[in-house]
Amino acid sequence: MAIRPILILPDPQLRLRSEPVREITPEIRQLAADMLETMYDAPGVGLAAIQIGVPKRIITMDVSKSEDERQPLVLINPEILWASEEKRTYEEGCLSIPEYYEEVERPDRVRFRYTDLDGGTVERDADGLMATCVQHEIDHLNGVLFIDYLSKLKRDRVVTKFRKAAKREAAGG
Ligand code: K1U
Ligand code: ZN
Repeated sequence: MAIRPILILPDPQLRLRSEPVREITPEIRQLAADMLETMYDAPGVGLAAIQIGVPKRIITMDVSKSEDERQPLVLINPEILWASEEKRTYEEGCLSIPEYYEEVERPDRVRFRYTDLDGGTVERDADGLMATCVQHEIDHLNGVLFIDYLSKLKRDRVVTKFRKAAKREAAGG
């Protein structure tokens, strides 16, 4: 397993639409293991493969409360089947936009389907943090970031801040 570097805004790869996984190969299993290790190390409750530069439709999640009782999930080709009319607001963060948090409104409950690492099809209902997280991660697979739900003013401010930081970094500090 390996911890892989996480892409940071405004890396253009974060805007790519990821491709479906056709077959669960040893490389896909290795990628999933690396994603879980990278997510736990960050630490985060979710990670999409594109955040480590791999444009495949894979996400990892663990919304368990205790570090002692990890509940890792690997979701391949996930899709939302149903979303509630009721909305919920949650203060979201993103490992690709470090130390920036804003409230985002999304459907309160969702039903989603995915393929697991054994090739089985799984359908689940989620509410709370899991519902928020799976929507945030599926957005990543479509090149959508949580800042896209904010006002243009807020989004432009955060993009400008990270663009300047990237320029400073490229110039050597
Ligand atoms: O996709 C990502 O960038 C991961 C992101 C997922 C997420 C967080 C909050 C709401 C929706 C989606 C994160 O994990 S940010 C870090 C974070 O929220 C967290 C970190 C440690 C413990 C608990 C939460
Ligand atoms: Zn994110």
